[in-house]
Amino acid sequence: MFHLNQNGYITNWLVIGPFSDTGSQEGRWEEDYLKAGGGENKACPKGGDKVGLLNRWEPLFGADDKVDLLPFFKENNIVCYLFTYVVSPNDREAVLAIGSDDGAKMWLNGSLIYNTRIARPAIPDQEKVLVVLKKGTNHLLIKLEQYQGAYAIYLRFLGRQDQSIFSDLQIEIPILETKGESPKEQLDGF
Ligand SMILES: [Ca+2]
Repeated sequence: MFHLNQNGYITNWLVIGPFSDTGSQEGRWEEDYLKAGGGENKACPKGGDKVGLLNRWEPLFGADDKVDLLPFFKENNIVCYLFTYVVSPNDREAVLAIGSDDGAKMWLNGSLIYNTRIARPAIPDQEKVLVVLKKGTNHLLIKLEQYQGAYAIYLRFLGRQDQSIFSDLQIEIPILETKGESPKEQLDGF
């Protein structure tokens, strides 16, 4: 289990990508690249899980408020996915505060809660969405698009009224256990 950072940001994620256009009519924004693993609205990955032949969920443990994807994905015109398990001690309303470069789709517990395709720099709390966190484990999936340049996201939950930071939420990043391979060896190169 991990805590949110001192400013309330989620800095621990599972990441998979990059995915680029496959020639489908919908393009990368509409394409469900996770369908081999059950689909975007049913994602519940562990670190090391494979989706298709080439892609694998990898942990990303960031140190800053901003989660910078550029060290991992240099390509232009792609999407990647970020996933985290948010553990709440009770049912509560919360404001999901988003800063994203570039646009993003987000699913909370399988429901699409945010869908904004846009080219922009990421600024903390640049958009806010009212959501409901349930008691126990909540699934948060983000599909983050990259046109070019910087590639990053800020994500935190705030109180509905006073913009307070929740200190009692926790983050869980399960890692697939494999025989004969240590997690470190598995995750080398990321
Ligand atoms: Ca960008």
